[in-house]
Amino acid sequence: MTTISFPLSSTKIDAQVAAAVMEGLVSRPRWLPSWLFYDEAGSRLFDRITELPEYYLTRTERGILAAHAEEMIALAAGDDALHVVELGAGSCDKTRLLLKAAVDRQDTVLYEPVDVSHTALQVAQERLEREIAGVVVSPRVTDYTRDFKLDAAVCGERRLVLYIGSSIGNFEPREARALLKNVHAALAPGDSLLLGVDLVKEESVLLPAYDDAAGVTAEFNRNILVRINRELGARFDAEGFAHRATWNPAESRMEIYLVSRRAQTVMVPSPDPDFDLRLRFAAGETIHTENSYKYRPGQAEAMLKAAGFEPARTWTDERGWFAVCLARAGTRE
Ligand code: AVJ
Repeated sequence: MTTISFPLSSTKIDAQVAAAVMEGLVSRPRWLPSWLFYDEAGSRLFDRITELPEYYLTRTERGILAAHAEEMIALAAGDDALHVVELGAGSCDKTRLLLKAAVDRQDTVLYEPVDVSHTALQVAQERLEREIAGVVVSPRVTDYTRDFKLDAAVCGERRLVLYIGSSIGNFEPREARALLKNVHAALAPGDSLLLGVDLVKEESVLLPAYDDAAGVTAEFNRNILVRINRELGARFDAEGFAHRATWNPAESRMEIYLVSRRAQTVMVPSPDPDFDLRLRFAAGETIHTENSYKYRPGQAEAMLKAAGFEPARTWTDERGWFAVCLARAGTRE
C-alpha cells in the first residue's frame, strides 16, 4: 500500500491564511500580513516582547492608565452605568486597571472583549472573573476589522470601547480611519472610545524597541515562517532569514522585514501539486511583515474627529512617548 503523505493531515488549511500567504509571497516587494504573527507561539512571544526593557509601549501605556483610570472612567460614564467593550482580548493587565476603576463606581460591570480568537477570549474571561469581583465577562468572537456590531444600547447605560495597546498602529492610515468610522457607527450619543497610540520619538528609542538585544522580536518575526511551514506545509528555513527593523520617517512608521541571508529556493505547496510555488529569494531579498505607525501629538485626535468622534481628553506620560485619547460619539441630550 502506498501512503500519500500530505503535510496537513492533522491541520485544516485555513483558506484566509493560504490566500494571504500566496498573494504576499509572489508580490514584489514580497510581504506578509502582520496578523499572521499571532498563532499560539506568536502570542506567547508577543507577551514576552511586552516585558522587554527596550519595548517601552506596554509599560508606558500601563503607567498612563494606572495614573488616570479613575478620571477616564468618570468622564466616560457621566451619571450612567458603564458597559466596557474591548477590541482585542490580549491586554488583560492594562484592562484590569480600567475595570477596577469601573467596579469602584458601580457594583457590577459588563465587560465584552471582542476577538477573533476563541482561546484568547476564554483566557481573558477566566482571569478577569477570578481577579476582579463584580466583573461579568461576555466574550464575542468576531473579526472586528471586517464587521463591527454591538447589541442595541441599554437604557441608562453608556458604552466605553477600549482600543488600547497601539493596535491601531498596524493599520494603514486609510484603514485606521475606516475602522474608527465603523466603531463610531456602532455607538450611540454619549458612548465613548478610549484609543491608545504610540507617538513619534527619537530613532534611538524606536529601533531597539523593535530589535531587542535578547532577540525576542527576531524570533517573533521568524515565527511567521514557522507558522506557514506548519499550516501550509511550506519549507522555509526560518534561520535562513534575518530580522530587520527600520524607521521610515516619511511614512511615520517602524517597518519590520525578514531578510534572506543567502540565495535560496523555498517550496510552498498548493493543494494541487501543479500549482506548488517555488519561491526564489536572492541574497538580501526582503519580506515585509509589519508596519507600526507612530503618531504626532494631535494626530490621533484629528483622525478621531474625521471619523465623527469628539475628542474629550488626551493623557500622555511625562516623556511624551505614548498617548491615550478619550473621544465621545456625540453628546447626549
Ligand atoms: C501589537 C501592533 C502594538 O506594533 O508595537 C511588537 C506589535 N511588533 N514588536 C507593535 C509588535 C513587533 C505591536 N502591536
